[in-house]
Order: sequence, then structure tokens, then C-alpha cells
Amino acid sequence: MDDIAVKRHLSALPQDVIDAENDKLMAAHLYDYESLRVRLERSDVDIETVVRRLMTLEVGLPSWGMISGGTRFARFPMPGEPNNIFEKIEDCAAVHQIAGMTPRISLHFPWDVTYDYTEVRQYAEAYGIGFDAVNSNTFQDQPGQTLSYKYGSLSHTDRATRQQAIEHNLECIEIGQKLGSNALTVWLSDGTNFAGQAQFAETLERYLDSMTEIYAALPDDWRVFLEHKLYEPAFYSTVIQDWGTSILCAQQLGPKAQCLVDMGHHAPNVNIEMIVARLAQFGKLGGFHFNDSKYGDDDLDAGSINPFQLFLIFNELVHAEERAAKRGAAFDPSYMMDQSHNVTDPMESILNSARAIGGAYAKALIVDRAAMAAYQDANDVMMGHNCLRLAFETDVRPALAEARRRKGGAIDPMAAFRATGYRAEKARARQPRRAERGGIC
Ligand code: LRH
Ligand code: MN
Repeated sequence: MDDIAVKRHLSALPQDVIDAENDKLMAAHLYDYESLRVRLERSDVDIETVVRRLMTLEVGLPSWGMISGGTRFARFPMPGEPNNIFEKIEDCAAVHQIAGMTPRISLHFPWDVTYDYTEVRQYAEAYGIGFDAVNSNTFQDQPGQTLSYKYGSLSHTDRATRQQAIEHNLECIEIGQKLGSNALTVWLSDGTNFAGQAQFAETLERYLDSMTEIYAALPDDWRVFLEHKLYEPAFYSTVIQDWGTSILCAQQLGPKAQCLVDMGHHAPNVNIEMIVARLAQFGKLGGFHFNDSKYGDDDLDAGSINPFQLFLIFNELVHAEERAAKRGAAFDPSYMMDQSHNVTDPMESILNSARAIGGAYAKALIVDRAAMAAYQDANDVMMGHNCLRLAFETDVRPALAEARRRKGGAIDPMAAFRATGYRAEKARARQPRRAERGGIC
């Protein structure tokens, strides 16, 4: 098996420890890899092709996910968690060193505000880390803020409050340009708790007016991602409540506006994979916030509750990518995580989620699409379905491990991470964060 040259940056983790852990597992890994190679060959799937595709998979990490998350009830900090943007970038680099598929961090403003973004960019580049979409925040009032977002921001009835929110988004674009990002994610908490509190059409018109000003400020190569959400913090209506409203707004705004699918932002049992197919079909699939949920917007680890749904989403993504290729159309959704790690080590949760996302993609890559299409045309329902079940039930872990190994990462991410003693070392080096009553972060 050939080793691809790995471009070396500053290492957040001792690479020799990762290599030593891999050496311990190499014999078993080679055996498992060969068994999978033979297994896939029987279905005319070349494992080398799968591994190479897996090595192109990249998922952005949420800066706010690098620290312990919380709920409205409480947040329980963990020793050694990062206290500033530099420590968050260092942890992101450590995760990428092991997982090989998380080369970008997505910042949130003003949570990640700092003085010198060129310094931040240089620090990240030294670790080989780039910047994914930047996130604006008009769902909290900042100390000293003149106009409150209690009754909304970009859709507020008051022109001055909307202008304040527009200017914040323009500032996020400026910061993003300094960081080398090329997208802005706008999630809006604007909504109502009572019928009669606001007029739906007029509210959306104000939102579109504001977004039109933000859209006009986008650099040529930028995109703006509209993130819909069913509810919370508004509990009667939310301005961008579903993918339908989101795609209508994205179509109205223009080609640089696309829709972002946060997996936790839908009513229970909604067919998210079909939403993905729809958005892709109309060229409006901008990106994802991968996570998982059992009830509401739980922001749990991707693949930890419903791995079959994550697989079905990647099945639609692989199909959409092939459709786009046939039509010479662009297909470049931005994959990001958006999780809240309330009871686990954030880095371990992210390593686990990266494995789940990579695994879902690997399984989607081995689906026999020609056979499935033939069964679909013949309305052979059971055999069509079983094409997906067979792929989902295939243990693709050796292919994923090999993709990580070839990028200098770990065959077993969790074992390698724990072997480095990174968190204990950071617990000694970093200031402890004080416990807070409540709040996401
Ligand atoms: C809203 C959301 C959004 C972020 C926030 C941290 O629920 O998913 O993407 O701004 O979480
Ligand atoms: Mn989100």
C-alpha cells in the first residue's frame, strides 16, 4: 500500500506517538483491509478508489464546539479546554492530525472576536488549518449594544435595529476576508412566541431587504448560507423556519445565496435526506451542520443517535455529485459540524463524529448505483432497498482507517488521542474556565 507524501505543518500532537500506536495496530489493520478489499472486489468495487475519495473528504469544525457546551440549565467546564481562539485552533489542528479530514475551523462572532486577524490566520496556517464559513450572531445582545435583538434583528420592525444587524454581518464578512474564509452563515433566531405578535409576510419582507444589503456586500467568490430552523429560541414561529422558506429566499437573493442544512433543525421524523436531494437538484445546497438529535436541536454527536439517516444523507450527496458531474454543474457543499459537547471531551466527540461522517460517506461510495437504478426502474422495491442496506451493513472501518493513516493520522483515533495525553497536558497548562449557570457556550 503506497504512502502519500504528507505536507508537514506545526504538529499539535507528538506525531511519533500516533505512529507508534499505528505500528501496534498495523498487522490487524492490514488483515482487515485485505478482507474488505476482497469483499468489495466481489461487488466490483475497488477499495483503492474508495480510499482516495475518502481522502478528499473535509469537514469544518465549529470553534464553539471545541469547548464544553451547555444548555439553558448549566454548562460544566472541563479542565484543559481552550480559553481563546488560538487554543481552539491548536485543538482543531490536533483533531486534524489524527482524523486527517478536519482542516478548517468555522468561527463565530463576536464569540471569537480578537484584535489581529492576520495574526490568527498566520497562527492557523502554521498548523495547516484554514477557515470555513464565518457565523454572525444577532441572537444575543452584546454588552454596550444600543438596540436590542429581543424582538428580532434582520427582520425587526425598527429600521435602526435592522441596520445594526446588517452592519454586524458586514463586519463578519470583513473579518472573514482577513482570515481567508469565503462564506458567511446567517442563522436567525428571529421569530415569535405568540400568534399576533408579528405579521409573517411583512416580517419576511424586512428580512429579505436586510439580506439583500448583506448579499450586495459579498465578495465575488463568497457565498452566504441561510440556515433554517424549526423553533428555539422562538416557540410559535421562526422567520426562516424550514427549507422551503430558505430556498425561496436564496432564489430571490441570487446565485451566491444557498441553504445550509443543520440536521437538528427539523421536526421529528422529517425526511432530511429528501430535503438534501431537493436543495441539490435546484443548485441551492450550500452546506451542512452535521450533528444528531433524538428530540429537538440536541446538537449531539453526528451518527450517535441515527447513523442510518446520516448514511442516507451521504447516499443522496454521492448521487447528487454524480448528477452534477453529468450536467457539468457545480457541486460544492460545505461540510461542517455544529455540536454541543456537554458531557464528553469535545475533541473525543469530534473525533468520533468525524469517524461517523467518514463512515457514512464510505458506505455511500460502495452502493451499487447501477444495480439500484435498474431495480428502481423495474420497481423491484425490495432489491432497490437492499442495495442501500448492503452498503450500510458493510464494515468500512478499514478503508477509513487507511485513509487516515495515509494522511499521517491514526488507525484508531481515540486510542491515539488518549496515548498523547494531550488533554491532561492542557489541563496543566491552561487556565481553568469557571462554571456558568447556563448558555450554549
Ligand atoms: C442555531 C445554530 C447555529 C449557530 C448556533 C451555535 O441553533 O445551529 O448554527 O449559530 O447553533
Ligand atoms: Mn447550526
